[in-house]
Amino acid sequence: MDDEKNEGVAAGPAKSIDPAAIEMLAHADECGIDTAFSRADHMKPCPIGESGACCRICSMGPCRLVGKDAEEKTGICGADMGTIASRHFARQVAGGVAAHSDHGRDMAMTLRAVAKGEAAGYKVKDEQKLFSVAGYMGIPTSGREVNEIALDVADKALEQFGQAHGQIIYTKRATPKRQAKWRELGLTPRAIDREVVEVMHRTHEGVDLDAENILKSALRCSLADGWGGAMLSTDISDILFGTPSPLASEVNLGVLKSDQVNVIVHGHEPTLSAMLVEAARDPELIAEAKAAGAEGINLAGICCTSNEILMRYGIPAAGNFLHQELAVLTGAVETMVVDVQCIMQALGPLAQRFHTQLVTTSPKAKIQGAVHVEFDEHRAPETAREIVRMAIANYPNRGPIHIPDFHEPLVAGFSHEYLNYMQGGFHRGSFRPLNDAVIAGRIRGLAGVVGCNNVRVTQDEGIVEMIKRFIADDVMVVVTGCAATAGAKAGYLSPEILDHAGPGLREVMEAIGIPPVLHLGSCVDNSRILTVLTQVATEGGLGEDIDDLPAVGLCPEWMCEKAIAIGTYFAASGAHVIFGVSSPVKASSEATRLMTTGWEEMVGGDLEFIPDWDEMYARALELIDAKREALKLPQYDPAQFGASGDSMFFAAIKEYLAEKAAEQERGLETVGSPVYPLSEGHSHTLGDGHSHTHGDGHAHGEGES
Ligand code: BF8
Ligand code: SF4
Repeated sequence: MDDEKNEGVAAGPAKSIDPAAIEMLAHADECGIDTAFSRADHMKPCPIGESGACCRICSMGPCRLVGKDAEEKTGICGADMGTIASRHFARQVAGGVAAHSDHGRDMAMTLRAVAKGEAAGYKVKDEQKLFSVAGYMGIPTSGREVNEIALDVADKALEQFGQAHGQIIYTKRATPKRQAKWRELGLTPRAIDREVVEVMHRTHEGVDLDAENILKSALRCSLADGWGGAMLSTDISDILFGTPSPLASEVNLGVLKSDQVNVIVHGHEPTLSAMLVEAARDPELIAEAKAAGAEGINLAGICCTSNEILMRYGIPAAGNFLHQELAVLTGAVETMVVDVQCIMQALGPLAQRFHTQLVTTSPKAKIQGAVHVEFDEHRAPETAREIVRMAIANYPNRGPIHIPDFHEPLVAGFSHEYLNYMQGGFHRGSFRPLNDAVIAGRIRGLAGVVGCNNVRVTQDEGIVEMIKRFIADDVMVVVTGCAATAGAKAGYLSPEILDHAGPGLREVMEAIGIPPVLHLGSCVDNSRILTVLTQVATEGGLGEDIDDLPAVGLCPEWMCEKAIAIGTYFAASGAHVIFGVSSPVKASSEATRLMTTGWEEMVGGDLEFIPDWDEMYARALELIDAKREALKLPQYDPAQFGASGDSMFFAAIKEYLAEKAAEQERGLETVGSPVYPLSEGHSHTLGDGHSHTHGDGHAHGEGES
C-alpha cells in the first residue's frame, strides 16, 4: 500500500518538527488533555473512504468497492470505481470553491456597505487597487468619486456569483492562449454559484456517470474559485485594507505574552480582525488592560485570518492549523475569536478546561461552548471593542500558564504589485529581471509551496523539506496559507535564510532585493500566484502560457476541500501540481489517469499525489527541468554563478529587527511594521497606462504620478 511509503502515516512518526508544538504536546500529555495529534492515534483513516472507493450518495448504499477486483465491481446502481471516486472528488472541489467564494462574497458585501457609507470604521484604503480592479471590470473611473466606483466594483463582484449570462469576468486576466483553451474545451466558468450548483447536480445519484465528464466539471468549477471567488476576495481585501508590502514580524506560540491580555484571531476573514487590530491599539482599552493588571493587549493570529493581518499590519502569527489547540493549552489566551473555516470543534470543550473564552462571530459558524458575538460590518468597531473588553475582563481569571519560548522573525507582505515595483520601480515595474534570471539559469524555476497541516503526516515536515531543498537548488519559492506559517516557524522567512539559498538564486535575490521565499498571503491569495505566473508567462522569453513555465505547485500536507479546489484550479490553469498525504482517488486507476496524463493533454497542467517527500521533490525538479528543456533554455548548472555580498535590503531588515529587539527591551510598541516605507502613499502604473498616487495627497488621472 502507498501508505507504507509515507513515513508520516506509518506507526510512531514524530508528531511535529516544530519545537513549540513538541513542547506543548508533552505538556498536553502531562495535563491528560487530548489534541488532534493524540486523537489521530486512535482514529485511523478509513481506508475505503480515504482512497475514494466509498459512495454514500444514495440510501441504497453506502456502497464500498473493495478487494483485489474492486475496480471490476460496481455499486448497487452500477456506478463503477471511476464514477464513484470522481464524483466524490468533484464534490470536494465544489465544497472548497463554495468556502472560498462565500468568503469572497462577504468581502464584496463589506465593500458595498463601505461604498454606501454604512460601515463605520472601514474605508477604501487602497484607491490605487480600486482603480486597477475597476479597470479589469470595465468600470469607468474618470471624474468619479471613490465610493461611486467602489459601489460599482462591489456590485460587479456580486454579479459574478449569480449572473444568468456570460462568463466570470476575471477569466480575461488569464493569457490569451489559456482563455482560448478554456473556451474550446467548454471550461470557462460562467458564474460562481452556478458552477458549484452544477457540480452538486451532476454528482447527485444518477446524473453524470462518466468519470472524464465529471472531472471536467470539477475543473470548470475550480476555475470559478481561482479566477473568481478567491481572486475577488484578494482584490477586495486589498482595496479595503491595503495591498501588502514587506514588513517584519514574528511567528510561533512564543509571540503570546505572559504579562499581557492575549487575544487570538483564528479563521479566514480579515473584516473583524482588522477592527480588532485597531481596538488592541486603542489607548483607552490599553489603559483598561493595565487597570486589570496586565501590561497591555497582545493580538496574534492562527490560520489565514492570521495571514491577512500579518500581511497588512504585521500582527504576529501564533501558528498554523495544528497550533489552534496548542495555543489554548498555553493557558495564556484570554479570548480566541473565530470566524469561518479550519476551526476545530474540539476548541469548545478544550477552552472550557482553561479560562479561555472562545468567541464565535459568524452566523454561519457556531460552536457549542462558545460565546457568540455576531459580527456585523455595520457596527464592527463596537463589536471589536466589546470582544477586547471581554478579554480584559477575563485576564484575572488566568490559571497557570505555559508559553513555549519559541518565536522566529519573519518578513511577509509580498504582493504581485510589490514584486512589479521591486523589479523596476512604480513606473517601469515588470517581471523582466526575474524572467531573465530564469532564462539564464540563475533561477532554475519557480515553486509554490502552499496549503495545510494534517495530523496524518509530521506537522510542517513536508512543507519545510520542500522549501529547504528548493532554495538550495536555486528554485525561487512563494508560500501561502499554513505552509507559509510552517516555513516561517522553521526560519525560512527570515532574512538570514539567504545564506541557505543556492548561488544563482542568492545573486538574483540580492540584486532585486527580495528574499528567496516570498510570503504571498492567505489561501485565497493563491490567486496572487495565478497573477504572478500569468505575468511571467506574458513578460516574454518563457513561452506564452502557464503550462510553458518551469514552475510547479506543491501542497505537501493538504487537509481540506479548499486545498483540493486550489490544486484543481492551478492544474486547470496549466500548472503541474503535487499533493502529499494520500490521494482521494487512489482506488480508481481511471480517475488517477484522467487527473494526471488526461489533464496534462487537455489543459497542460495536472494533479498528482505523492506521499513520500523524496519522491515528491524529485518529481518537482523533474517537471521544472522538463519545462526548461522544452523552452530550450540552458541546462541548470549551479557551478556557474557565484555569491555576492549582502544586499542593502537585507541589511535594512536586520537593522529593523535589531531596533525592534531594543525597543522591546525598552517596553515600546513592538507590533510589526513596514521594512519598506511603502505601506502608505505608494503608487503603481496601471494596466491602462494611467497612473495614480495614493496616500495623503491622493491624486489620480492621466499622466499624473
Ligand atoms: O485556508 S492552509 S488548514 S487555514 S485551508 Fe485551513 Fe489549509 Fe490552513 Fe487557511 Ni488554507
Ligand atoms: Fe451505491 Fe450507486 Fe447509491 Fe452510490 S449512488 S450509494 S454507488 S447505489
